[in-house]
Amino acid sequence: MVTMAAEPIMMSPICLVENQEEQLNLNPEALQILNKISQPVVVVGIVGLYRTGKSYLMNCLAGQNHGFPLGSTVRSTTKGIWMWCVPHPSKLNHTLVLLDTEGLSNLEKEDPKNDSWIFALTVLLSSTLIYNSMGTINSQALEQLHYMTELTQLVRAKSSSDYTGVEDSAKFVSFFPDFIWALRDFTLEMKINGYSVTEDEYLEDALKLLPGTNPKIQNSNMSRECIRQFFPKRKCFIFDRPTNDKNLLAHIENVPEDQLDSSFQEQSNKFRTYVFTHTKTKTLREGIIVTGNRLETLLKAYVVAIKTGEVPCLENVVTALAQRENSVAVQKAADHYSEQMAQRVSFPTDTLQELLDVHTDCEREAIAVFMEHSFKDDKQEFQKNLMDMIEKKKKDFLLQNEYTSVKYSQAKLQQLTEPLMKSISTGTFCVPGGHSLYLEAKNKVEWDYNLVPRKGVKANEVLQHFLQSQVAIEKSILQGDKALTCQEKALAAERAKKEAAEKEQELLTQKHKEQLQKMEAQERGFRENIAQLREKLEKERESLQREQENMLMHKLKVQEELRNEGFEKKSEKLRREIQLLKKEIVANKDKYLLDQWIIDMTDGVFSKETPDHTERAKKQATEKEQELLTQKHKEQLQKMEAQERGFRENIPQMREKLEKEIESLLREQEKVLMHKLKILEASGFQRQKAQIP
Ligand SMILES: Nc1nc2c(ncn2[C@@H]2O[C@H](COP(=O)(O)OP(=O)(O)OP(=O)(O)O)[C@@H](O)[C@H]2O)c(=O)[nH]1
Ligand SMILES: [Mg+2]
Repeated sequence: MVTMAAEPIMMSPICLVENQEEQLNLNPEALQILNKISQPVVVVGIVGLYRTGKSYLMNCLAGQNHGFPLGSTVRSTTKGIWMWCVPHPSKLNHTLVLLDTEGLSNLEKEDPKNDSWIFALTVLLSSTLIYNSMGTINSQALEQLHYMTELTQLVRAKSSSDYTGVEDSAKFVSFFPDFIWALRDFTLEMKINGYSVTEDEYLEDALKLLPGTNPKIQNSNMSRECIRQFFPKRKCFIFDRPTNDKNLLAHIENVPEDQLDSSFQEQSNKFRTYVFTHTKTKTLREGIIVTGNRLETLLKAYVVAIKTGEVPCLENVVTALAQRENSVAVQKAADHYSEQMAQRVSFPTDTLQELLDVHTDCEREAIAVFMEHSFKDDKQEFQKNLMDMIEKKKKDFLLQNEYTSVKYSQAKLQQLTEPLMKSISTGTFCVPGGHSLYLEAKNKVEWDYNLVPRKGVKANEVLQHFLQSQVAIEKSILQGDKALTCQEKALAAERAKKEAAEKEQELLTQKHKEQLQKMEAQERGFRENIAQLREKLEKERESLQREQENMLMHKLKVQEELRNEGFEKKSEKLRREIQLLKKEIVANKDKYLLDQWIIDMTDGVFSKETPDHTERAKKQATEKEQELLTQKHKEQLQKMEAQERGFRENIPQMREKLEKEIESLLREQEKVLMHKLKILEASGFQRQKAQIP
């Protein structure tokens, strides 16, 4: 389902995060714009030293000369974070969000803390982060990136309840952007030890750790390490000076592109093409796609945390986002159900089954709507809410169906019985042979009534009600009929009684059948829920597994590189992270199996219960003791309902218990593992140690 909501069009950028008087403030106007964007966003953010042509480069990406304001003096022009949302030039139905930031390390600034926050926010919001610097990659440019090393102190990946003291960079990576280093006014030849290299090879070479204990080297090494760990996907672009004419350079925003140096034109074209084709849609962990609207929520949550002096926690922000969106998803799905039911059903339906069939279709669609719009409903709380809401709505529709059926049937019956009633009140049947005249008239009413189409589920009940009201009348007509002998009267009375009992029975059978149909519909709904849940879980698991495996590969690669570069100790440190990750992969597999197992069990109970139940119910339906059956049936229904309730309530408890068990099992395994490692370490098997899974 593609909703083509009109996305807001921005003619020029707007300040998103204001950095004024040591305060970070969100611009409500900019938030409004984000709020209205329902398309997925591709976010490109730029950071770097002040006055290095960042805003100019961002304008290039927007395909415009004017946009983010440039400055020709040394004072920093861009304050805080500026935003420009434009239709993505190549990705259909995606919005490209450009984030321009004020230059880092502005000497005029007294509060460098905000620099770190601007940096951190840009990292968290972007799907590609451009780090912009002048000249070559030198130690100054690397030291400038100390903001990178502060990130892990500024934000936390896991919620404080699972915080173990060791923050695993893997947790951050799933929230972090791809990395591009843009080198401006690059004048050197691309050569290492006399060999020509590509820009990317140049970057990778510059990111190799340098030996030495000099604090300056140590500092730049820290930046190098952070970039390598946090940004598995890295790219480098070099740019010549756009023009050598100083006057033109000072007012470059007024220079048409074709008057710039041809090499700069070529380089910026290559850069633009790469950014547009390779920048991914912003996602959070497990492939949660970020829309403009979600980006607003995320940004607000981060800034609220920053302002209250808390450490923003990525996981909590996702949970808050899920909470908000899942309640919207429940409402959306429930609304879909109501709308579709009202649209597709014309009351009263001929049979109950007709209504239930439409219900089943609408319910299936509603669950799909919910699945599409919800995420991280780990304990299926929201899904359960939805089911309760649909159940309630269904009951209302059933009542409405009965009510319209009663009204319609009564109106029709009243029309048809009018002549009969008149004859009764004027004494037409108080003559010899009156009884058979009466029967004829009454049968005609019944006959004509049965011919009226689409009276609905209550047609029989209404008729039955009428027939019962006729019992006393018929009796008195029969008794007063002088044309009949006593014996004939007794026989007629007997027959009337029998007929009435048969009709009663028929009605009960119908009711019983309907009850069965209702139960079957409920079970269908339950199964539909399970089927769609299973599918969604499977998808979630796949994307989580893919993410974790990528992470593992990345870490193993970094570890290998560090070892090759001779940094054994650092490589060893990574080993613990790798082990944690491996354990997590196993735990996730277990959790998935547990989920599947719970689903299978719940499913199994129904599969086992139903055929048996139906069989028994059918057999009993043919028995004469209708009353007893109804009683039994009612009890069984109650039992099943209780069982289902119990199951639904049991799922979260069961999960909790099993999760605890798995946790302690893992702890146990970890202890054993640690112990083994110690033994190995003691015996000095360094190489083997690294291979223990
Ligand atoms: N040498 C050189 N100058 C440039 C380049 N791009 C832009 N400029 C000039 O540098 C000045 C600053 O450019 P901006 O794009 O405003 O730089 P900025 O990094 O956004 O600056 P702040 O927002 O203040 O941090 C402008 O006068 C530009 O004309 C470039 O690639 N090389
Ligand atoms: Mg700027």
